[in-house]
Amino acid sequence: MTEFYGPDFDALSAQDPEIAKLLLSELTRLRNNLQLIASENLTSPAVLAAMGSTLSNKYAEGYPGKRYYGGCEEVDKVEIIGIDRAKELFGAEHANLQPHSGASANVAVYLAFTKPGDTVLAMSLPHGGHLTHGSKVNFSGKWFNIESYGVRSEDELIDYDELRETAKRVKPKMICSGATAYPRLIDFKKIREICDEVGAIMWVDAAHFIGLVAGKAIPSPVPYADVVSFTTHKVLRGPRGGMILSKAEHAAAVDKAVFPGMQGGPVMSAVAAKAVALKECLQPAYQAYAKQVIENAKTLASALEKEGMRAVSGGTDTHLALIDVRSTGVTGKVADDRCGKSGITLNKNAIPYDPETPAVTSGIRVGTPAVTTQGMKTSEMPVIASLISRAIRDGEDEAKAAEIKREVNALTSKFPAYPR
Ligand code: DSN
Repeated sequence: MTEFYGPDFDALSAQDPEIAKLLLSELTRLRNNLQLIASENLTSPAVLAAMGSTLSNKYAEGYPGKRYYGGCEEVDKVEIIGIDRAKELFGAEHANLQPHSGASANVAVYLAFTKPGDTVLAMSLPHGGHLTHGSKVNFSGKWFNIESYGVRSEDELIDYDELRETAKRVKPKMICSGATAYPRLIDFKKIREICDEVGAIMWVDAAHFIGLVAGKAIPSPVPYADVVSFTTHKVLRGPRGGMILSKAEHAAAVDKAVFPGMQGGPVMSAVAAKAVALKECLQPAYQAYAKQVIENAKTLASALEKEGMRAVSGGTDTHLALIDVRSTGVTGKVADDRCGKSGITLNKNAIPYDPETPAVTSGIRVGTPAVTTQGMKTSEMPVIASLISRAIRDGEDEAKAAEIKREVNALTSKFPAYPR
């Protein structure tokens, strides 16, 4: 019976060699390249096993004890364990593990707390926000009146005075904090005060940094926020998916918004995998990991500055750094392409007040969750910074890109992803 839960790769290879071959190629890509995308990580074999389990078969619309289908006895237990672990880990009054993704979780937040046409104040996308925080091409920008705040040009930090003034002027129903490319800590106490001043719901989209909160490496938004949404697959190192925490008074609204408001059946294998990841986060080793992620990111940002590239806001307090590559004479897009050819996976990213378009950009975003999972420490970060710098400056030359790739492989082979 238990063999069902191991990776039955032989059976997959026999049945579908085309896909099996691609799964192996992807594993090779993960093992050979440097994974520096700030929103990615290498989740554990235990989490992968739960993801690939027979719980994927089960329809379980509703919540434990209140389902619309029979046969939910076992998945009920799984979901209750996951909810309890989330509440314990984050000190939260309520947890919902069912959102399929971070964007789904955010749809549920809008549904629980606002009506179409309401005003929502959120960080602007060019300054590090997210599509679901009001982009014109997203449901949020189409259905809500989105007002934005950003960072100051002088120091590239959130301008809380501007945020307060804008909040007083536009009187938002909800204020969203959280970003995809803001390297600094957010002052949640201050944002709570602003929300109270204007009577707004405080929503924190903690997708990027919740794993650092779980590891007690940075302050938590949970004591301050009405609602906290996030993905489970970034620093948190869980399965691809979403989650919502809230105050008890909002529990019913949040649960109704997720189901039946926005989703049908939850993916119970993903709920089980979230529970497994939450148990991992409760271990002391995870706290050490989260602190190391930040140390590595700080060291990487400063090493990239020594290589002649400016770190936006002068550095980082978190798992990511935003790097202005204009000193190298290339755009973010070119830097991203050249790094890719050299075996370094990262992404181009707009920097605040970027003169380039979002498809080109002047920056790159680098993150340390995956390389830290592989066991790299601060001593490896200057090596990575030098490889990035050489890739950006010399990577147009194929021979040089190939040499950098060989050096990347030499480094990653010492810290293999999913060691055999
Ligand atoms: N796509 C994610 C990121 O890379 O930051 C945000 O959802």
